[in-house]
Amino acid sequence: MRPFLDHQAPYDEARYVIFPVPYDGTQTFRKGAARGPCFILEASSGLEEYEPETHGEFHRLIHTFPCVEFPLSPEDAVFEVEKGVRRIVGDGKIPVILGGEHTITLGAVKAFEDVLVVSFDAHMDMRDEYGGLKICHATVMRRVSEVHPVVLAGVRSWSREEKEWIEQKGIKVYPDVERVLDIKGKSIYISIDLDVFDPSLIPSVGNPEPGGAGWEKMLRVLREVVKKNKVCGLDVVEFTPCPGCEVPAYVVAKLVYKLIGYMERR
Ligand SMILES: [Mn+2]
Repeated sequence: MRPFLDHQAPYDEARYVIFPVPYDGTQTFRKGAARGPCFILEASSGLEEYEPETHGEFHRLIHTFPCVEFPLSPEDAVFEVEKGVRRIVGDGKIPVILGGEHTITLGAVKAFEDVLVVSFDAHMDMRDEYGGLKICHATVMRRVSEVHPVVLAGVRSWSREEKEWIEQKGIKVYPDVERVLDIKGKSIYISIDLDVFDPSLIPSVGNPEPGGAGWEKMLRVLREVVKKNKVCGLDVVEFTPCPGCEVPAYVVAKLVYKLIGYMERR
């Protein structure tokens, strides 16, 4: 039972492509997101192939790219992600990106023409610059918002600069993840920074922030959002394994498998 690894479909037959991006070149607080994708893939060995909620065995629809190293510079890493996602989308498949730090979302969304980016994140990531970098985990949604419209949900930590900027630009930022249930009939790209969850469920993130959503609530929101919109691609980022703490990787693997089930059942 290793739904993302052993039973994967050949690339030509797959509908979903798991694209591991082990990149953490700009992370500042808890480094280690580069090890995230491999831990999630390994933890998927604990999943049942049959997904009871959506009544399906989706492993036959999944192809997983190998976990290769990415360039250290954020510009280069973002470019590599864009290239990979363009290939997947060009072949008519849905990319499911496993991070790696949030910065990689910029590369993924650049591969799409016309999408609304729905980002679940405890942080705004809307700084114009951070530590001298224009492209990094703390500025990523600002850069994304220069390419596509964005909605942020689950946000509970921000700087004064970010707050003023989103108000000036009229960007929708919701502390409660349920507010995205109003979005209907759109082509969307979903980005899930795992720190949107309460850290009691997933402590293994780059910048943990207490007070987030629990498992049932997030699933309810994601199920509805996927049902009401057309998901063109998604990422699950910022998974930063903690030593001796193995449950969160399984939680994330299960989240990814459920999301594929929701997309398939739409
Ligand atoms: Mn975050």
